[in-house]
Amino acid sequence: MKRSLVILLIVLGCSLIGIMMFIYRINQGSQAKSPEIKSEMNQENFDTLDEGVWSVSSKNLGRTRLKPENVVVKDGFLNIKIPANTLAGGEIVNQEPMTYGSYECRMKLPEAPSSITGFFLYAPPDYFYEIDMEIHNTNEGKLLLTTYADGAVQNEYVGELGFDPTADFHNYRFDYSADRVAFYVDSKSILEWRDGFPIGQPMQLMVNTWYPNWLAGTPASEDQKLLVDWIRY
Ligand SMILES: [Ca+2]
Repeated sequence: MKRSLVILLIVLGCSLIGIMMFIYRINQGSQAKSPEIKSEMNQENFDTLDEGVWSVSSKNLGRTRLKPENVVVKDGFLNIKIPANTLAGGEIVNQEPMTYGSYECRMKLPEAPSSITGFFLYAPPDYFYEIDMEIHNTNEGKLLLTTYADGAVQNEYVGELGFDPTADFHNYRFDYSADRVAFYVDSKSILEWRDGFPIGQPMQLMVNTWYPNWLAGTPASEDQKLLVDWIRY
């Protein structure tokens, strides 16, 4: 009788330990799934174009053929060229999927009216996962901010930078968390949105310069280039 009681206690004890380990594992798994803002920032200075980090796009976008030959790194700057009398452009895509964090890009825009430069997070399909800063490639300083989720534009802002983005370098930044998306130019707050953006969806950080269908599609008569000094993410 005593012996069977001891065996029963051992079996019960082992079962209890097993259940506790199972609960612990489930708990660890759910913690790993919830994205958090990264505490460490990366900075890409474009001393080289590290193709383990950035891929160069070769595809059509709007009126543009994005061509790898238009994307080079030179003297510490990423150059994305818009060749004269063409509607060609270029794009780089960070290969690591990202969620919440702060994203900033120091750049000087090409002067090619009816083209734009984008600095954004994106995941397919279109209109589901995107947080977007776009600037017209003109001296007017037109800024477009957009977020997409659930298959549609959720937030949209059209505003003025108050300077000529083709004349000099400026810093373009957005901060993204589960609670808000906030946009900054040269550390000055532009606006923030509290909803209407992707939640917890890994996206890819991209920079491009291109001719969208919603502008006239008039090519520049001289070679133009987007210069990116650095990207922090
Ligand atoms: Ca640089």
